[in-house]
Amino acid sequence: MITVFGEGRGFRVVWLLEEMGLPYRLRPVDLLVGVENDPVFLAINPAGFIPALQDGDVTLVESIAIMEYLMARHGPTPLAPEPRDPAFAAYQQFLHLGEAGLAASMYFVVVSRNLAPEAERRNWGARKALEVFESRLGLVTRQLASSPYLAGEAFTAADISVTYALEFAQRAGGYSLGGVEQAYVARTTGRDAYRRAMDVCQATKAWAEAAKAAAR
Ligand SMILES: N[C@@H](CCC(=O)N[C@@H](CS)C(=O)NCC(=O)O)C(=O)O
Repeated sequence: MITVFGEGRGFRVVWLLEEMGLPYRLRPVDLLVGVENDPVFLAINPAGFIPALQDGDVTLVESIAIMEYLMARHGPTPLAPEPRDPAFAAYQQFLHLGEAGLAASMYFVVVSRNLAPEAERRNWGARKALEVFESRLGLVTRQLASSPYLAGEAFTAADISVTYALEFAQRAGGYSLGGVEQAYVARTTGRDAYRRAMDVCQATKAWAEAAKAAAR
């Protein structure tokens, strides 16, 4: 049985599993309560961050690596174009840009604003992280000018990666997306598998609803 530990970026993994129709269970991890109180999870990921995956005797972390693992081990799936497919290069680029360029940058903007001591909130690192987020977002916008999805005409795991990052920026960072990105997010989140993932990820669902209410 596949077990996903933790929501947060674990939402990407749950969404992918729903798209692939694979059986799994979600094991919640509450970072706010503190992972030091969760020895079972710490045995899975001693570094204490989420998500982590357990699949039989395989354990791994990093949401994009987990997605690549699942598609390779339990595929093939059209969510991962083959290397000889013309869509492959764009797929690879945006699959990784969704985390390395977008979500990771926005994460440091969000934690600086919300968790840093008052005097350290407006720091150079957080401003630089926002600049990095915006420059990478520019590549997403350019790509969406010529195709409905990031790898071309078909939805792929790159769209799961980037959609998560864009929703994170909106919900946690209060970031206003442009019209092109908003239409894109409406397209990707309109999928049945996204809705099913939301129903499984109750903490994400509550967070999304709270962010929507706060934005009104
Ligand atoms: N690059 C990692 C980022 C993981 C990450 O930063 N997760 C956050 C929550 S979504 C977390 O656990 N933060 C607490 C920490 O890093 O100690 C991934 O994509 O899985």
